[in-house]
Amino acid sequence: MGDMVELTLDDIRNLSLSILAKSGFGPEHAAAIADTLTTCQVDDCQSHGLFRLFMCNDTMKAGKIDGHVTPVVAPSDNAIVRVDARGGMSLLAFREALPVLIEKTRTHGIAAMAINRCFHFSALWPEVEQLSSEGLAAMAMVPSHSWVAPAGGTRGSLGTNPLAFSWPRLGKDPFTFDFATSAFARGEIELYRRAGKPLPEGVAIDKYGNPTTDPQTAMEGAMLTFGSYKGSALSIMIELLAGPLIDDLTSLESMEFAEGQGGAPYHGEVILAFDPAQFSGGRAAANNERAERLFDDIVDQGARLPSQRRFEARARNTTRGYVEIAKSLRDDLLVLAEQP
Ligand code: NDP
Ligand code: PYC
Repeated sequence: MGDMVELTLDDIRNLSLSILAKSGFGPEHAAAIADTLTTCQVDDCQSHGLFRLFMCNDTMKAGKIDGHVTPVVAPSDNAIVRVDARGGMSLLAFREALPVLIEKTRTHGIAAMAINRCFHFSALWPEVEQLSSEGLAAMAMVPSHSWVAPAGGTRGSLGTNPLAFSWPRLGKDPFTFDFATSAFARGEIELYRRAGKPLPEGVAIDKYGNPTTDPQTAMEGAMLTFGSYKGSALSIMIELLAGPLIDDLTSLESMEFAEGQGGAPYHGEVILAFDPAQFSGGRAAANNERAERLFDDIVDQGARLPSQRRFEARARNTTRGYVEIAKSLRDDLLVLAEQP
């Protein structure tokens, strides 16, 4: 690992706010973005923490995003919360619609949020964990840009399409996973390129369809899904549920919309929430114990639950009051903060 520097939690938030303001985001969007970046960085989520300020800045420079727009939550009397981000970043739309999603989930037992017309750069676990902290189970998914070849294909059709899930656990960190359906997230490949490191085998192909471990060649060619045809099918499902189902763009269409300008993809997002109190037929406590028995059986044999590394980072960084990031990243962010 290269040289590391320490940043306090206030440093992370203030640096984010000042870069976002310089980039052209209004205070409400900047606050929603800075909160998510701080949450991610506290958990040592490097690919979608402070590093993503470059993507936010690039998105503004590409000229299509509105950094000041107010999202609109549509009134509804069913279990679907539709929120129109109106060409802004997704995070403020999610923040505005979250209380409605929670209320509808408690009313109907199951509810969904569909965010439309948003630019999207962020990790999904902070969103599903805001629902599990309310005692609800939740899933979230988004398309991105068509960088990823389907299994057996040779060119990008699918996005990196993350899928996140969180299950509430009484008095414990939730069971959460959140991963791209590509073998590597795009952000991870960018970090390998920055570090000058080769990728593992099986992550990408060049533009002629040959395997490559060079991050730049991979970014010019196509990324691969995880788990061959299984990851590929999951990725297609995400395209459908967070695209045509909710009247929004696929990753192919998002790529076309960008016209090669760079920045965050533009599309929709779906978040599903489930209330165990209603699904369990009055036996939520007993069923919770059965879930805990399953977790114990997994951990007892030496396997780890997803997100444990992140929760350990959170506990460590919160206790000591600072995080460590690469010095080269901090230096590049300070240059961004000084932009005219
Ligand atoms: P990773 O491969 O880094 O990790 C995925 C998950 O698997 C985490 O919950 C992780 O837990 C868990 N995990 C890792 N190793 C193990 C293990 N040995 N045993 C059990 N669990 C394990 O994720 P990705 O790089 O694919 O994605 C990173 C982030 O990028 C995600 O948050 C995702 O939302 C985001 N992303 C966003 C996109 C967008 O368009 N907005 C597109 C693609 C990705 P832990 O963290 O504890 O290691
Ligand atoms: O890491 O694949 C990724 C990604 C795409 C959009 C935001 N993050």
